[in-house]
Amino acid sequence: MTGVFAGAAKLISVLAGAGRSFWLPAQRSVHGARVDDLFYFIFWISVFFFFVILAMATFFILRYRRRGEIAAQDSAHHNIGLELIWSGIPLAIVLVIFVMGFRAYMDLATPPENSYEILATAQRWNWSFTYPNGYVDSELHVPVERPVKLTMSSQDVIHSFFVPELRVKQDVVPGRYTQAWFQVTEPFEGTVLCAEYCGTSHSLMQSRFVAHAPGEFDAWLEKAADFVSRLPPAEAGKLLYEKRGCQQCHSIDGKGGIGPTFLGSFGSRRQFVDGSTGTVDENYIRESVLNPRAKLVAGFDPVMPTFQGRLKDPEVQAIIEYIKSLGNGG
Ligand code: HEC
Ligand SMILES: [Cu+2]
Repeated sequence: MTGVFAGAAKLISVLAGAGRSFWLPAQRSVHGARVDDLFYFIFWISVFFFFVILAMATFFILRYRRRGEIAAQDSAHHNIGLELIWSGIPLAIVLVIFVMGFRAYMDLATPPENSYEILATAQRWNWSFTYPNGYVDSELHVPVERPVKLTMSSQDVIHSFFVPELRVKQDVVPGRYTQAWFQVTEPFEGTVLCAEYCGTSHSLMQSRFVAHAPGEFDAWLEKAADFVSRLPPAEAGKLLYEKRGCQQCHSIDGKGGIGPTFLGSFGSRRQFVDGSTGTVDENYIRESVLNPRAKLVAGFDPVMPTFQGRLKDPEVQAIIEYIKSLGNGG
């Protein structure tokens, strides 16, 4: 029974041009077809009943419009046959929708055993993805034709991971892990979006999504992961500044932010909340990154997360060189 309906939905969705269509973006994952079939099933049923109801309303308006004085007439109290039909048909339709939806949901909710695992962290207002070798990037790169499982958490508020082409949308919640999985069918570049539209800048949380051709993903990961040893320190530091979330709070153009600007900060004097003062030098930057609470700059809130264990020594070194390259305020 549901097979027939799914088949009909499939036929309709093909006619409507599933994959990329007027309604939906291109389909690039193995469960895309299931999600789209359900969408088109509900969509075409709605279109069908829209016209049925419109036609019947028009018919009744014309047929039973008031024409002169008519005496009130007896009308039927009820009609068992009719009542069974108008209860039975909707019941059958919603049961089909339930079965299709439940099967698609179970599929989306159970990542295969052999999935490639990536950790995703959302925070206001960016994404970061941690790959199995420890490399962290703000872009999501995945291999094609292999199930990928995301284990996601949030540093602050509720976010929602969404890649339209994958037909995957999953809330990312503070204080707990949520999962999403997908298997990309062909290489493409898309965008990771945050579909949580209840704060000021969720809609700006966009990251590049890249699905690599077979064999190319491992090469990409290896190359991306050792940029610190490949690039001059100041350039590597700039990448770390962008990829590791520093840019959310620290500007490089002198503008104020949640934290002090890095422009011309090296060598300048600092007043700390405990009344002491100090100079921004290598040791101070290192301490600020690994133990931000040690010296709190006056006028700022103690909101900087520690990068202890999250940034390796050469990476901290690269950041120091980058901050130095932004001018000396001393
Ligand atoms: C959530 C916002 C936030 C993020 C993300 C953040 N910081 Fe900070 N940072 C602050 C704040 C606020 C201060 C000032 C208060 C303090 O001293 O902790 C600060 C202070 C600093 C200082 C001392 C600056 C000075 O001029 O005195 C350095 C250096 C620094 N951060 C480096 C970094 C680096 C490197 C990163 C990324 C790896 C980073 N921060 C990420 C908020 C942040
Ligand atoms: Cu968000």
